[in-house]
Amino acid sequence: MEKKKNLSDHDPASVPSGEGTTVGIVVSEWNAEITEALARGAVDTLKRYGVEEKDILLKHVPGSFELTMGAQWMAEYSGVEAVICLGCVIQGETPHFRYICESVTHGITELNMKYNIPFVFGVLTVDNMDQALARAGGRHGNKGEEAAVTALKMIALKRDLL
Ligand code: DLZ
Repeated sequence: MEKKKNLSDHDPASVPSGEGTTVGIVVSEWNAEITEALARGAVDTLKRYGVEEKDILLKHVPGSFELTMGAQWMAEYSGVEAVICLGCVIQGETPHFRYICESVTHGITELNMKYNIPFVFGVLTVDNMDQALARAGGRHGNKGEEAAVTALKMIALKRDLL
């Protein structure tokens, strides 16, 4: 298996088909310039691999702190087979950065344990806007695309094991 640093450079042949799959995407409104680019990357990637537009459920939450709740509601109230969580937390001069990052990381981890579907961590935790732009379609790829590939791989793994 090839060594990976950046799933945006993935081999398309290694990505399972998304035909007949339903996927949820929860997007934080904070740093919308970045999170909307991540969302576009995720949606385009899901469609490229066969997920139909009608089977992509995309909803917004106010900030990354709310991603956990939004993702849980998606799992509870919709029939999606995976939930992609997209946000961008930028280091500021307040302790908010650490608290929000810890909260959303633990929250999404717990959702993975609690529900029988994958919740994909697509939250950028960066020092500044340049680092965010580099990961939202810049030189480090688009982490929304990578989150979509991860969701398809996890859905396929579960189907394979069932
Ligand atoms: C409050 C806050 C701050 C300071 N920074 C960010 C950020 O960089 N990225 C982000 O997604 N959200 C931020 N928020 C908002 C919190 O996530 C949350 O929406 C509010 O604290 C309300 O619960």
